[in-house]
Amino acid sequence: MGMKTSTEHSSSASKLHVRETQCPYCSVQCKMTVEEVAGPIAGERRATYKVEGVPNEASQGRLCVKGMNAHQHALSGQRLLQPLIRRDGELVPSSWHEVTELIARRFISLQDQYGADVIGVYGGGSLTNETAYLLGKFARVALGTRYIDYNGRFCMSAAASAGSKVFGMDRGLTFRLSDIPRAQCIVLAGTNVAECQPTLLPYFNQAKENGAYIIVIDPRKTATAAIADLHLQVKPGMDALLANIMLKIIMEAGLVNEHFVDARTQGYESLRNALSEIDLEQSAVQCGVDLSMIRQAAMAYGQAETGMIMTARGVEQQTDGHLAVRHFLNLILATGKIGRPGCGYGAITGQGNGQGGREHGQKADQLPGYRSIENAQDRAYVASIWGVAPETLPGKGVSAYEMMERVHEQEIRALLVMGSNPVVSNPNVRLVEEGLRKLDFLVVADMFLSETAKMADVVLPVTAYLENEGTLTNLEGRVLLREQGRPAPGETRHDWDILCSIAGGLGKAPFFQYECAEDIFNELRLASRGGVADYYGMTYERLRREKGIYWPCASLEDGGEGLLFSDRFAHEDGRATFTSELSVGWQDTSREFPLILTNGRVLPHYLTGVQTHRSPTLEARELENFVELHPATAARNRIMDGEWVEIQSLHGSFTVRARIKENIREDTLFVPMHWGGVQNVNRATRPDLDPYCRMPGFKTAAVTIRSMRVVR
Ligand SMILES: Nc1nc2c(c(=O)[nH]1)N[C@H]1C(S)=C(S)[C@@H](COP(=O)(O)OP(=O)(O)OC[C@H]3O[C@@H](n4cnc5c(=O)[nH]c(N)nc54)[C@H](O)[C@@H]3O)O[C@H]1N2
Ligand SMILES: Nc1nc2c(c(=O)[nH]1)N[C@H]1C(S)=C(S)[C@@H](COP(=O)(O)OP(=O)(O)OC[C@H]3O[C@@H](n4cnc5c(=O)[nH]c(N)nc54)[C@H](O)[C@@H]3O)O[C@H]1N2
Ligand code: SF4
Ligand SMILES: [Mo]
Repeated sequence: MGMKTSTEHSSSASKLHVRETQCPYCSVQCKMTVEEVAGPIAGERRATYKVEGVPNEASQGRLCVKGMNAHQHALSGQRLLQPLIRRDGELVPSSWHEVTELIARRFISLQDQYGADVIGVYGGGSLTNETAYLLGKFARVALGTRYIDYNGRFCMSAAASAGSKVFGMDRGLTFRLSDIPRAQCIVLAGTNVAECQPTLLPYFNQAKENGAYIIVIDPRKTATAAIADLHLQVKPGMDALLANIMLKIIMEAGLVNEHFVDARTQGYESLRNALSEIDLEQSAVQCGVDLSMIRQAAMAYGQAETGMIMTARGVEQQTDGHLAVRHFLNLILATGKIGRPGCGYGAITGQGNGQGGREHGQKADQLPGYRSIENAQDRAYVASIWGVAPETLPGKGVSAYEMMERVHEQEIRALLVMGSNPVVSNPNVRLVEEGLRKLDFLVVADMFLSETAKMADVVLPVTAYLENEGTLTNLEGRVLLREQGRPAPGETRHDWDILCSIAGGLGKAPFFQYECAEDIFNELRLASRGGVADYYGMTYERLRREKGIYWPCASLEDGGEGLLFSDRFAHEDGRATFTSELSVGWQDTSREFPLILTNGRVLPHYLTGVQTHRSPTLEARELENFVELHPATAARNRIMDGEWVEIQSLHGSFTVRARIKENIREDTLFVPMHWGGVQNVNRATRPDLDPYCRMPGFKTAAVTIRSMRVVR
């Protein structure tokens, strides 16, 4: 083989060949191979790689542009390869020995001075199940703090809490992806599958070929709306009311499935009474959609033999997100469209391990297996697995953004961030940034120097998806094993290994004895046993052989359940629950702030962009942030296409380039969330949270827009 050319990451002597890995980005978790096909040629630093999809049940061998190029960030020269420590204001290289010792010393002295809860732990939905589980155990056993939460609060909390309340169980999809082509009517509300889970699109196209009627509810004509038979261009924040109008029309048309309602649900009567208050004409005006179109949607869904409703962050990231989802679930229950092929509800999960990340204890009030930290039996069970006394486990903490408020109030004085970039992704980031500056001690574990890592006292370099073995649970609730594809580069370490070292420094080594990720998984199996999200029956060996297993999976013989709720729901009495508490939606624009700012995603970038901005191919597709606005709105505000504009709310402002497009409502602006700094949309989002699940109202803020040309 030719001359040995040395590069940062590869040499011709040891070409990278990853036989199977999983995309580090979205919840589909497409499987793929990554192979170095040509070493770096003279004068060039980089090798050439070939990435191919590997067929599995969910992706069927497809990949989107993000998966195709994910190796670019993992192999990037910008990876952190050494621990960093702040000296005289600068982050400088250090050793694992020094940083681990420093973290333990600082944590212990702060806890001695202020008590156990002075330390907060902030996790993420990209972490493997093993790390997510261990992070929960680390907070409760090594630190004894009640303050732990994670970025899934911003992602899954509305749908998860609604599913738990209504069905007694939260699993993203109640059906198998392969059931989608069997649905005769599909409602996609606030979900842009075409850009956010692109490899799922063929399932919907197949349904369409089979004659399905597809309804998209979105303030914008998205790439997903392009496949719709009917597009309801709803006013942001009004989905709850829209769902209620649909249900009232279905009731009046006699399309309620009385048999299903009697046999399988409770609470229908009071819902019917509550809906009698709704005036259809007036409500449709509030939603900004023609009543005739809503009627068309209601009749199509109501009359179809089979049908599915799916929601994502458009419906859920609202201060009434929990109720908005429950109103869509009311529609499903009233028409009996769940528990049989071609039917059901889907919360389209976001992050790679958005599903598993919420099941094993990163959430403020949860213990592994979806157990509750406030339930005495659950506490006793998990304490017995961990070998500690139940009374030593702390109580429940607060949600992610509320943790930032505690940081700001200096009730939390040290923070460990693992797998998130909160200074970009929280709402109202001005408060978050101020808070993080006040911290006595900030530790960030990341692959890159993210905006949050730049503020840290200690930065811990971690392994990337190609290097870190573990399980992730995809949007269907299917657990997949991601094997290690290459050795850890430089001095990087696995997240779980870092937690074990810090726990050792805190004198808790006996509770954190693991040789490998599989050891942690085997403990997780026991800790989740008998819980709602039961993983007991899964082993690495089974996951390898069967290529993925659905939870719940209670025994080694259990094949896992793809289609949920065929004959009973997960509540003790087996019935699902309607809600009759109606939400009136969000209507807070004013003369000063007349426009509605909503936000979301574009195809090539991922979340705060820490990874995708470091992939040249992805970055080249969108180099900077922008605002999508309607030509009429642009004309009214004297804004020209391509110029820089400032968008301002009560909470702050940011600047982006204007992109004038017909596809959006006149009263709405859309800005992607993938940029930090002055282009960060979260400088203008508001701090208000949903009272049920503490989801921020990301998707609606009252704003004003102005051209940067105008001289003040
Ligand atoms: N390319 C890409 N894919 C991703 C991600 C990414 O960052 N980039 N992130 C992953 C993650 S973590 C998540 S959570 C998912 C998110 O997946 P989605 O929820 O599908 O993504 P968003 O773009 O946030 O929002 C979806 C749609 O909601 C619409 N919307 C805004 N306000 C409202 C409203 O009030 N009502 C309704 N009905 N719709 C509204 C927006 O116009 C947008 O088209 O995507 C995952 N996949
Ligand atoms: N305005 C607005 N804001 C939003 C949203 C929105 O729609 N609009 N969406 C919200 C949603 S749904 C989400 S999910 C959040 C996400 O927002 P964040 O939680 O900030 O997510 P990321 O940008 O993915 O940040 C993850 C960080 O962890 C690092 N990382 C990746 N994998 C690993 C790993 O295995 N271990 C460790 N230690 N680090 C890792 C990455 O390099 C990156 O720096 O943003 C929320 N914020
Ligand atoms: S981003 Fe999602 S759809 Fe695209 S390759 Fe990765 S897992 Fe698959
Ligand atoms: Mo998310």
